[in-house]
Amino acid sequence: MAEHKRTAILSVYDKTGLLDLVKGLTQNGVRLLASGGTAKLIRESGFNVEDVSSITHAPEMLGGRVKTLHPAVHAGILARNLESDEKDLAEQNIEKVDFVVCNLYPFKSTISKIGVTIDEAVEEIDIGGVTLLRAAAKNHSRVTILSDPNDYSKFLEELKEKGEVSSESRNRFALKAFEHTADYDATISDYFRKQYSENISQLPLRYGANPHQKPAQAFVTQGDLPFTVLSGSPGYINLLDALNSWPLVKELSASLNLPAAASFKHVSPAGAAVGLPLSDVEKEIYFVKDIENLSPLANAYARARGADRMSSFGDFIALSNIVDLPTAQIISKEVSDGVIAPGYKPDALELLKKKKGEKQRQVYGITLQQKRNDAIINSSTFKEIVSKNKDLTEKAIIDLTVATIALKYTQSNSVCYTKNGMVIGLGAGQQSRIHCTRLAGDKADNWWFRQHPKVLGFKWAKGVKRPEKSNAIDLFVTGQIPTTEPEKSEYESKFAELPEPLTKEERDEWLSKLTNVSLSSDAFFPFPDNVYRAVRSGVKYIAAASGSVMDRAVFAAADSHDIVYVENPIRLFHH
Ligand code: 93A
Repeated sequence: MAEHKRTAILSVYDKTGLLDLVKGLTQNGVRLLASGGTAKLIRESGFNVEDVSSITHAPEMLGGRVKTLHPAVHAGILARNLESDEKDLAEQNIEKVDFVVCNLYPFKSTISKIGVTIDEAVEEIDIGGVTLLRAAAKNHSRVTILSDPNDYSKFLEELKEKGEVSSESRNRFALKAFEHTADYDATISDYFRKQYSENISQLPLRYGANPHQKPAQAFVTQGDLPFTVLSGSPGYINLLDALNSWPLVKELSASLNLPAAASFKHVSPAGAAVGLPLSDVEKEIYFVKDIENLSPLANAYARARGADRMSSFGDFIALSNIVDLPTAQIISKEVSDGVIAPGYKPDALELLKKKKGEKQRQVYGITLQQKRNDAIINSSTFKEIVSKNKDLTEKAIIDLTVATIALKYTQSNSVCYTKNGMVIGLGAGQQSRIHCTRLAGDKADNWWFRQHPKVLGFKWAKGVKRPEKSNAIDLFVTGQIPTTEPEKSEYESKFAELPEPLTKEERDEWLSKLTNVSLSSDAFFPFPDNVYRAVRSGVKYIAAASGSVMDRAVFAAADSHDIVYVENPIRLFHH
């Protein structure tokens, strides 16, 4: 057999840089074989090239659907330097191929054209090119695969200098070819998912986090979407809220064996709670006095929504149980974006449908991957008590569970205060932990001041709406009663009788009655100041990870206030 002359197969849709490459290959004595259009361009430019059909002895056919799909091509690419492979080739008179240059039909740009038909898209699905890429990439221990015109010059340099292509380069080129075909296939399945599986495994979204972020969609690559849209059309942030809040309520209800609810805003809970019964005062401050037969689920949502009414305006709601009428009645009175729940009683669904006028994660194209945070939070999480006071009550365990599970689904840093099985203050997404502790503490204080007799005794003007009441109460309890016009008159117009502001003494006295609050932190406290701030909002029980150089000082601060301090073995950052 004559000595093997190195051979390249060229089949490129994008012909950028092709002629320079051909020139270099020719100068290095490489035999060139090419598919129809590629061969034509090379030949017309005055270089020697053979048609692929000269080795396949079969014409290109089916209008170009079959060009390079032939054993003469693929055995030549896939053959190893093994005696048995050499023998097979010799028997069939097939020559080894050393270099493959290929890029694919422009499926992506074709489908992005307006009005393109499925038939037109189908014709742009490359078969032979993908096979060339895959075969050459598979056999990269011997074969060089060039799939990107940007690599031609580097390749030629190496070929000229060393007379061959290094294994490092072949490895890199092979990886690129694998990425190329994977991306190509992903584009094809994405296209057909949109054509054939809308609302089954794919859900189109109006836009992403902002209206200018289009297109946007939700999809799964295996099976069907794990939820059904019963009414309306969720947005991107709604879905992020739904997918974060749903596991929160499932875990909460599984850990405590009670119905659970969460009220989400911007992918963090504004409130989360289990369905413990409500006192009369609580019914009043959560605006649910008028709802009859409050069920445990309704209690859970009343608490979740009532924790921080200002933040919960326009919330996304998650409910652990089938939605009943009283729960739907609360929701129907509030401004909310949507609900995720395992099901709906017919009367509840009917009511919610009437609500009108409401409407692998990738960042910058980089895929981040991590194992799911499947840490289980339940009573056994709170075993390691490091404080002198070891009296962790049953109620405190419920509250610490609620606080810690809420943190698991809150953007970090996060600190959560709970009482009565509900979040009463949550600080999310602050870069400094003490800022979280203060923010959450201030929210817990506001929750408590909303129960002050002066607030309960408000005489509202006629026709004041729920959000207006929430806002006026918030201004009052936070000590921000407006003093300048026109805000002052606006505020005053909400009342039939203007309430006197709380004095410093009244505030101090009322705050001193807030006791037995639980607090959880998604990571350790770096300084004792967090404990001192927590104490001012009635915190008696703390769960936090340890590991700070200041641990001892932090535990000592807790001891100085007779706090029960539990070391949480797991850190719970979430983004
Ligand atoms: O329709 S194909 O899937 N059938 C083939 O056998 C085949 N072989 C190469 N398309 C095929 N190709 C593709 O043709 C290459 O991936 C390349 O994009 C294009 C180059 O065609 P031409 O050389 O005729 O311009």
